[in-house]
Amino acid sequence: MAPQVWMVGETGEDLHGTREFLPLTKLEEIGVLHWHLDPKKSESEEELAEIRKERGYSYMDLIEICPDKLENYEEKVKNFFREHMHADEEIRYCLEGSGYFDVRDKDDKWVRIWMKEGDMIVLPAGIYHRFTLDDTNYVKLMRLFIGEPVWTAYNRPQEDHPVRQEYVKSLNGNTGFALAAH
Ligand code: KMT
Repeated sequence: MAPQVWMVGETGEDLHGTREFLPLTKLEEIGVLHWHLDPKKSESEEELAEIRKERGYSYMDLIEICPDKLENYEEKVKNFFREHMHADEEIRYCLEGSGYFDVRDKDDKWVRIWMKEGDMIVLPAGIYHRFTLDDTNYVKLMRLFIGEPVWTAYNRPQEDHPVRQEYVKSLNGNTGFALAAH
């Protein structure tokens, strides 16, 4: 199953009290890549190995987000939900549990990506996004990175950031990012 995607409001609320699921082209048009892998195979997953090799994701670690497992939980989840961008891709593979990644679409509206076991996404550098847990209150994510990881979050606004400018430029000329993912 691919992740479910729908629009939400500024506080993450469903619009008009309902979830109207959108085609995954909604993600593709803003440069978000997605795959669905077999979470039982975890790190030995062949497709994962291929993606890592192809995209140069040499670094890997695991993060569990829930009050007992994450140090400074309250502060971290607050920061995760604050709209921000990174100077590099954000690559996340959901191994257990679930959670919401929200990304801004071309009209600056929030698109919610419901990540569940087996879902993997790549958020392009410079995209505004945020993360929050869902009602299950638990997620175990694999984080991948090219080389030494940098987790620096730049809170919005970042319109002068060269990586943001590059991303916006890519959106304007974009008729669909080249997609290796499915
Ligand atoms: C981030 O930038 O790391 C996030 O948005 C949090 C989700 S993954 C730990």
